[in-house]
Amino acid sequence: MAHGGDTIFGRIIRKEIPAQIVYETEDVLAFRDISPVAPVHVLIIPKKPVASVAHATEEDAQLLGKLMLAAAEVARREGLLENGYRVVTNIGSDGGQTVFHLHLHVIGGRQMEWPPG
Ligand code: DGP
Repeated sequence: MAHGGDTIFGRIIRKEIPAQIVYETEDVLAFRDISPVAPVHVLIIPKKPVASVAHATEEDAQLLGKLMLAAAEVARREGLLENGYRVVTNIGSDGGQTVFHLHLHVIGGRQMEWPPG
């Protein structure tokens, strides 16, 4: 199985640079965002280097499901079930994506607004 890829998240997967890891499985890694926008801000990434949801294929269908389930598990562990939380993935320039390794943001611990800015 491929592990990592040529981004900063690939280096975190390979443990070349540190991160505050909160959850890990064979396929998925979750760690705290370096620039949190809320009291809880965790990134969920596949260990396989898929650039974004737009780059995922049918082959990745199960992996995408695992990412969503990992997001729910992390939210549960972080105590977000009672008040709720947000799961978001940014895609491309207009989406605000800055790291081109697919990631879900799990954000919680404060009231969210809609629509996002
Ligand atoms: P996005 O804009 O959706 O591509 O989000 C990328 C997120 O990644 C952003 O919220 C900051 C975070 N980030 C960038 N570099 C690092 C890093 O080296 N470590 C950690 N923990 N987070 C990072």
